[in-house]
Amino acid sequence: MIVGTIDQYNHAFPHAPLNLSFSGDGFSLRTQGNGKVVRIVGHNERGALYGAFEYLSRLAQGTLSSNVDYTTSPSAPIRWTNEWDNMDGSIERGYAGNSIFFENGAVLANLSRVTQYARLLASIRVNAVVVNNVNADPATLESNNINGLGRIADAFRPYGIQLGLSPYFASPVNISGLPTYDPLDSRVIAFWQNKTDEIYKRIPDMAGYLVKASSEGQPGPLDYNRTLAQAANLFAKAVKPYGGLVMYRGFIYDATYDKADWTADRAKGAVDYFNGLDGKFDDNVVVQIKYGPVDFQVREPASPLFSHLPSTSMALEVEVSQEYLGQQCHLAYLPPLWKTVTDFDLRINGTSSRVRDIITNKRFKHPSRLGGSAAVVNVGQNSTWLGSHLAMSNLYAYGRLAWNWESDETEILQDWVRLTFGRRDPHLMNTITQMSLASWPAYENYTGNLGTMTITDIYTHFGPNPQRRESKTSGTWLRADEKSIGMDRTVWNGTGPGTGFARQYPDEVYQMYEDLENTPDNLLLWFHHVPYTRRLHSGETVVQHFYNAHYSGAQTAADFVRMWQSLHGSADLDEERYQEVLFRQVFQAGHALVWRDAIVNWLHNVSGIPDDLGRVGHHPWRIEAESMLLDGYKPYAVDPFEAASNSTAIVTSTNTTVGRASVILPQRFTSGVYNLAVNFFDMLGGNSTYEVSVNNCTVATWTADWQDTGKLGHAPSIYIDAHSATRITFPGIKVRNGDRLSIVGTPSGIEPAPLDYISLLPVGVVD
Ligand code: GCV
Repeated sequence: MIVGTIDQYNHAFPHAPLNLSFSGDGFSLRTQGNGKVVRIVGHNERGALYGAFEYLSRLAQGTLSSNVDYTTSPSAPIRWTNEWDNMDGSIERGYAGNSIFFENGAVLANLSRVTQYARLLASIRVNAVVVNNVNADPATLESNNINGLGRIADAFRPYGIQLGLSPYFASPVNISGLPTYDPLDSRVIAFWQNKTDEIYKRIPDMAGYLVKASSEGQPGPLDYNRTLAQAANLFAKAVKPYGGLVMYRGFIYDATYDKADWTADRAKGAVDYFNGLDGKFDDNVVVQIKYGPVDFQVREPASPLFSHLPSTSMALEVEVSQEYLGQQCHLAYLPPLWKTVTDFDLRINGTSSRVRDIITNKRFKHPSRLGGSAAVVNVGQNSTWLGSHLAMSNLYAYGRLAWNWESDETEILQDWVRLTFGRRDPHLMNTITQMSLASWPAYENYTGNLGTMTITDIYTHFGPNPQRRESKTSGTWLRADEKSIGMDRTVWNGTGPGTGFARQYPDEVYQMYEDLENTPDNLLLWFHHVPYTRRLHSGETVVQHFYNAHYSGAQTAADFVRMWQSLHGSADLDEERYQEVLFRQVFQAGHALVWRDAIVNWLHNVSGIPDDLGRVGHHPWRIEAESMLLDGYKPYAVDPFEAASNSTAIVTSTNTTVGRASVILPQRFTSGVYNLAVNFFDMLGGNSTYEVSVNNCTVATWTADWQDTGKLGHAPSIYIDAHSATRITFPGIKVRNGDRLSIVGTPSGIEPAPLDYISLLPVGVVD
């Protein structure tokens, strides 16, 4: 076995030098003699390492039985991850425990997880990690932290990973006490040069800076009427002598919009702010652009900014952390979503201009040859890295796609399954493949149809809350009134002007989106404000599509449980992972119902249009808690109303009173075996306990501690709302007609043992 760089190889074998056509971090892998002779040659050291990982991967997957001989090179040099870790150890939009980098304002003493992470990332060919939050803390770059950052870089280095940093734009004021952070002020320029010199002294291979400025309340150049390019170039000049890069984020929009103004539109922000700046960035600046114009939503059109910077290097930003996509408590395999953008053809100047060709510099051929992608990952101390075993397919796939955005998402997934679980059980392979490929469409079905984006709360980003999306200043309105829904983003819709966002696309794309008839159904409400009764290309009306999609999506989430259960005992699945995934799938199935009911009830309420199939509001197997005989419990009107079945929950009358709710089972519950489901609210700040009994015989008990103990890492809620709404199920409960069913709730902390309803479901019924 030979492993080395091409230079090392040719030095060692001067009589038979290799002439391989590869570039960047590329490598060549050749095996001969049925795998007995192995030659791994990298274009550089990183390439040699990647080749070694590729060899191990193929060995593990059993795909080296015959001889192989191939060379591969990355489609782009930038294959970074971004971690939004704070110095106190918390992680913004992280759902897997605390930071592996920081704690209590400093770098962790023990960086063994960092070494493991570097190894993991190298195996998927990621080459740099920005370790601190883009909402940066000035303390990160203070002198007393530089050595700590250097230790992280030391842990990364053997794996070919470079460290990147997010600077706080106003640091000249915060760190040095200067009266200004104006990017053109000579004292500010000197500050950043000195700071950068100090960092490079300890970390000579620092990858560069990732800059969020004048965005979401962050200080930035606009505070001094300077341009984004002037800000980017400030940092670019400082890192240039060291070969560093500046990733300048395109995520910029006004903080407040006026809902009364139908031309106001957050989606237009990036293109407006970058207007006139193409060609004004230094050649080591790369503009890093989120896939959609808003913010990592369940579906968005490709960001039009990709078509506005032909003379500037660009990179795509995706999010592995499932911020708006179920926060790793819902399964969502994301490459099919990312590909709706990377495969999208922007038709710039009427020629093929796929986003993947723009970010890999094939389309514009920028002389700096920069470009690529960054993924916000936000791994934590949880032993699974992301809090969920299955969520890791997204990180694996990101690495594979960043190398080559044309790779097939199903093949990537199946490689991941073989590497993660094994290759003995074809049923396991088929099941995880089916679940993963069905997961994003299902999530879209129950959270954000027809281009509305995820109809979630605008802060927590987890459970449904259409009202918050409609709030005055959110800028991401649904604009749902009693007759119609959708953002009119056209220039002129026939009766009046829209926001004009569609005009930010090159002509052919603009014409498609401007025209109601030509807009694809899945982005209809992104671009147009239409009556609920409008017929889609699919033949359904808008409102009926919502109803159908929500029922279908929730059914798929329920099917995932059954599919996962069919893997119990598989030769490729240990009990621990089986149980941990099962727990999350059961949670997802329950929360998908919370989503389904919330959105269909809300829509029914605003539109007044009934579901053709009579499902909305019809729950024959449910018993509302507030309709039971209450002792120590009282009804509670939930806000938003759609977060609870029938808008009402029950809570204990004080935070120390034990509550009891009971009911004699009505006639419709004939004697038999049912699945018992209880919908309750698991709030942060208390671990209430519950006990269900049938005729005084206990059939189920549990503690609502999933938030407080971090069993589910999603953004917590201290309220009775759609984030805390949770379902627990107990299969095989025997009841006889006329039995008394009781539930006793013991409050804890701020949590008054809240209950929404119970369902006794005949086997196979999802509701
Ligand atoms: C780091 C969204 C997220 C913020 C994030 C921001 C960004 O708004 O909700 O948490 O801030 O995007 O990407 O900068």
